[in-house]
Amino acid sequence: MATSLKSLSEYSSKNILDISAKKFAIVVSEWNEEVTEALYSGAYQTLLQHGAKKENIIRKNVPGSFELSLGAQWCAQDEDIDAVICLGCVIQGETRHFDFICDAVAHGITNVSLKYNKPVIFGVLTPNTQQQALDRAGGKHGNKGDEAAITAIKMLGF
Ligand code: DLZ
Repeated sequence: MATSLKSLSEYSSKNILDISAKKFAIVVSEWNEEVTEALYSGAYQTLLQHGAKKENIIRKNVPGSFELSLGAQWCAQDEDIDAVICLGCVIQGETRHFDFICDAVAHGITNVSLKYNKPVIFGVLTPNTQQQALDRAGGKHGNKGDEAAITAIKMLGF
């Protein structure tokens, strides 16, 4: 049976990639800050729990999710960075920009990942409401920041 991303923390230690020397950048959108701070907390703690060193995790803020792609590019072009995790939240009910921002950031992050040949993870929530966002940022549906970090680790072990 396929292992879900959420269950990586249940892997025995022999199956977990040693990430103690891996360097991560986490790019965080300041828009919908309550949500993105919770996503950041989840991603950061998950990296630490899986063996990353605090000094190997850098954080960069950008104003909104639209800016995540450029923030990711600035991080990815640093040869020392092994993986970039992008965290944002675009709430559909609150913005007519929704489709533009979501399309732009999805394409932008993909392009950065392919250009720099390293994992650049799409940790952007696109819910209909603030409550749905909170449910996925440490609430009843878990924390997508955790899953973004786990995705980065799994891609490093590809
Ligand atoms: C402008 C805007 C709006 C209306 N809504 C959101 C949002 O829900 N989530 C988000 O991350 N950013 C939003 N932004 C800001 C844009 O991402 C971007 O920062 C601005 O358009 C400036 O380029």
